[in-house]
Amino acid sequence: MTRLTNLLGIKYPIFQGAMAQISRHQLVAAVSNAGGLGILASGGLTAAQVREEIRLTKSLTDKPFAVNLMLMMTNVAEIVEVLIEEGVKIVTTGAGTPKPYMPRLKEAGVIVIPVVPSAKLALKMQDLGVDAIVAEGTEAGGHIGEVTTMALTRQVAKTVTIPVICAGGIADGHGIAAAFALGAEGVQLGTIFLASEECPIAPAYKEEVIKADETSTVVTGRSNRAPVRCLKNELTDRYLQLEQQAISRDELEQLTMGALSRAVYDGDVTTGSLMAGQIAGAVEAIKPVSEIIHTLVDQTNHLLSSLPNHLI
Ligand code: TUI
Repeated sequence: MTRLTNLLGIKYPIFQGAMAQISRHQLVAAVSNAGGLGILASGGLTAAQVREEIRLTKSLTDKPFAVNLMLMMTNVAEIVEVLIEEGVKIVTTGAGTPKPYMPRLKEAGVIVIPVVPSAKLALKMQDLGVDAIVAEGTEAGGHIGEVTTMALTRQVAKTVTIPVICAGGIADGHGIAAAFALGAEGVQLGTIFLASEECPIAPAYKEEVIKADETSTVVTGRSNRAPVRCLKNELTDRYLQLEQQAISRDELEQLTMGALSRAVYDGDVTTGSLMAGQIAGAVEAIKPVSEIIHTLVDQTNHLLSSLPNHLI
């Protein structure tokens, strides 16, 4: 038992990263039932849909789970009220500061864990009174920062005293052991769960993750300071071309409108937005969530006990 597993009441310090429109009740409950922390993504959902997802998750698991607040959404305040009404105990946040919602969440006894892309923001969040921090490196899929997981995790762990969870570029026990060596007390993985049986995305999206190698992702949106990592396809090629031409933000938004839904629901791997991390190249097969989690735990334990215990 570590202070993180103790705080959250989970067996393994393994979080399933919230993936917008993807991390729904089926995936979340499967991760929590296997001893990790399943995290519902509220990004792109109405408050009523979030309530429904929370209720469905509760019908499938009696284990702890979390809800992620995507802070760029306009309905965050409404979703916060739903979380509190439904008795959600753990919240992660992304893409902004949870500051405006801290008094309300803390008054309700909610554990708050922001995702940050820098040590500076990690310290700012600790000063706000959050309970732990996810340090997410630029290797991750979706909306990202600029610092690599290796450099970020170490510096966040040196900067804050609350538990650090390392994210970005992890899909096996080797990555988990590395995260712990850097000072993390937990890990958050997203891409590997895209290739799980319980992940409710179109089969064609899963196949693209399986087919990917370590060079298959690209970052779009750097020109308008909204970098997003996705698997390369016609959409990312076109987007990057337009970015070179200093096209307006509106025109770029036109191109990505509905692109995530096209990938997730329609399996449109050509013009859909296939968010995934650089570690997609190491994901080789679609497996049940329980097998993924138990393999991660066994591999990490084996590695940690067989690593050389001296440099020379
Ligand atoms: O949030 C994420 N990853 C995401 S959100 C998302 S939904 C989306 N869909 C379409 C286009 C764009 C997004 C997909 N992936 N990761 C966590 C994360 N948070 N990464 C970076 C940050 C972050 C950035 C700025 C956290 C805090 C922050 O600023 C805080 C402040 O004080 O302003």
